[in-house]
Amino acid sequence: MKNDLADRFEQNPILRPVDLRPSTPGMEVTCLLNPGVFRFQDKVWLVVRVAERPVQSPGITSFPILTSDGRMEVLEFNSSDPRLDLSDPRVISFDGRDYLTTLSHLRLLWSDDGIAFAEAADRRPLMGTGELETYGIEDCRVGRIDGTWCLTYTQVSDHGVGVGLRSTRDWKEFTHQGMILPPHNKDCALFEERIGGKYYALHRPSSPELGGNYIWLAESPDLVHWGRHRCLAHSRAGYWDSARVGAGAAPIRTSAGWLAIYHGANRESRYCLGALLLDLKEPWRVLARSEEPIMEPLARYEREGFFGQVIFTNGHILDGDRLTLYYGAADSVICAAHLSIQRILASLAPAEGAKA
Ligand code: MAN
Repeated sequence: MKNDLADRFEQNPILRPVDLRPSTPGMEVTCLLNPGVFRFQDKVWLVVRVAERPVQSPGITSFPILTSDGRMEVLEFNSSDPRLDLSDPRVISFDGRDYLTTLSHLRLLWSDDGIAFAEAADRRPLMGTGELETYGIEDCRVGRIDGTWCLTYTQVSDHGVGVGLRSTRDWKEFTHQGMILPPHNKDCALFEERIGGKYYALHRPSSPELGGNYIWLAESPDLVHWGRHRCLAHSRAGYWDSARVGAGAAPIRTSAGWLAIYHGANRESRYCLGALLLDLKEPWRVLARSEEPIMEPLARYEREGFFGQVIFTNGHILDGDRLTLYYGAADSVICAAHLSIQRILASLAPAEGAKA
C-alpha cells in the first residue's frame, strides 16, 4: 500500500455495465473500459469503451463481429468443441484463429462534477467502420491540438491490431484519418503541443520474437505520417512492468519535463500504473521512471471482474497539481482517482537507476 499514490473516489465504480443500454437488441453490455477524457463546454466528457456480446445461450459461445460495410454479424461455436480455447476471457481461439469475445464501440458521456456521468442524448456512438475495424474500436485517447480534438484508438480486425485517428471540432462530425500506425501497435498518446515544430506521439508496437512490448516515440509533420521512431522504455525483468508497458493519456507538461503516465503488466497480467519523465525539448530523453507502481490493483473492484487485477488508464484531466485519473478497473467498470503531480514527480527514480 505504501507506494500507491492514488486517492480513489469513494463513489467508485462511477460507471458499471448496467448503467448503459446495449447498442442493439439481443446484445448485453459485458464491460465498460478505459475511457478517453476531455473538457468541453464546461463539462467533463468520457469516451467510454463499451464491450458487448450477444446474451449467451447454454452450450454455445457466440460473439459479434462487424462486416466491412458496418453490419453486425454473430458467430457461434459449440462450447464443447475441442478446437475451441476459452482460457482468456478476452479472446476466443478456434482452430488457431483468434477472435474477441466482445465487440467494442465508443460512447460519449458527460458530467458537471466529474463523478456522475450521463450519456449524451444528442451524440451518436462511435462505431467501428471499414475492414480495419471489424472486431471493433477500443481504448481511445483524446488530445487537443491546434483547436482540433484528435482521437487515437485501437482498431481491431482479422488484419491485426493498429492505431486509428479520427478528428473533430464539435464532437458531432468526425473526420476519419485512417490507420496511422499499422499492426501490431496500440496505446498511442499524442503530445498536445508541437516540439521544435513537430508533432510527437508515444506508441506501443509489439515485437514478440526479438524485443517486446515497449513504449516508443514517433514524430510527424501532420499527425498522419509518423516516422523517426525511437524506443523509450522497455519492460523490466523482475519488475511490476516485466511483460508489457504502454502509454496512458497525453503527456503532461511540467517544469521538470513531460510526465507520461503508463501502464505496466507482469507475466501474470497484473496491470499497474507508473510514470516516465521525458525531457521537454528532446522528448526521446528519459529523465526518470517509476521503480514501484504509483497505483496498483488494491480495491476489490480492481482485483475482481471480467479480467481481474487490472488498472488501465488512457484519460485524465488536470487542475493545477491535481490530476483526476479515470481508469478501467478489472476490465469491468470505470473508476476515478486523484493524484498529485508533485508527489508523482517526487516518487520517480533518475533514469540511470530506471533500467530503461
Ligand atoms: C490490453 C487492452 C486493454 C485491457 C488490458 C487488460 O492492454 O486490451 O484494453 O484493459 O489489455 O486486459
